[in-house]
Amino acid sequence: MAVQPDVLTMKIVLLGEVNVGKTALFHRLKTGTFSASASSTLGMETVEREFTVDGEPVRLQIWDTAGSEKYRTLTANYYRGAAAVLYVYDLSEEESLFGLVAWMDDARRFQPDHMAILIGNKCDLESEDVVLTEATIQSFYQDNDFELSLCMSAKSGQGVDACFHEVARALLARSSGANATNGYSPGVALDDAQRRESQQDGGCCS
Ligand SMILES: Nc1nc2c(ncn2[C@@H]2O[C@H](COP(=O)(O)OP(=O)(O)OP(=O)(O)O)[C@@H](O)[C@H]2O)c(=O)[nH]1
Ligand SMILES: [Mg+2]
Repeated sequence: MAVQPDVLTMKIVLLGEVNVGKTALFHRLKTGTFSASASSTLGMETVEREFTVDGEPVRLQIWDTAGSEKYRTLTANYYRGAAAVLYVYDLSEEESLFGLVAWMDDARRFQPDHMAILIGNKCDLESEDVVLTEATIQSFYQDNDFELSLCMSAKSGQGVDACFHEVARALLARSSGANATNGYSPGVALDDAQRRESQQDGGCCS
């Protein structure tokens, strides 16, 4: 199918520790289904999905990456040109949230102006298996300069499309803001009011 040149296309990178569900999320976006296969990702794969925000199409080019350090040989390529990074953690693994600090250091070094989005996966789990509290997530979100915090389940599909729609909306808002000022300003951040609003909209699924 011919590529429409006028559709705004944004690169989105999925990052996070091993087993948080990046590939399951990627697979959900690509096929609309969940595959329980647990093999670790070895390289990179991309999928494109188009979303419509207030009548305007936005194409997200989503990159899956490996959580395991030993497969991360092309580090800079992961981040180059990324408009947003989705920092994925597992709601049932506390360390998967705190482990994101190292990923942020990496991504901010190679692509300093990306939009940082915090994604809690596996919200389908029973509440006794969910170890991360809203308070812990909220404080991590505030301490690390994220622009959105959302939760979803790659397994059930809950929150997945809504999340990417929200990401497309935030990127489009940033891009329109940049165009309205000096034509290009990838570092424009959501202001505090927008931040609070986005976060309230995107609270963890429960
Ligand atoms: N309950 C539940 N399990 C999930 C979900 N998403 C992924 N899993 C399971 O979590 C495990 C890891 O999923 P992957 O998608 O392979 O994790 P990953 O982040 O890609 O891991 P690496 O490629 O090694 O970095 C698998 O056993 C999945 O079936 C989810 O939303 N809910
Ligand atoms: Mg994977």
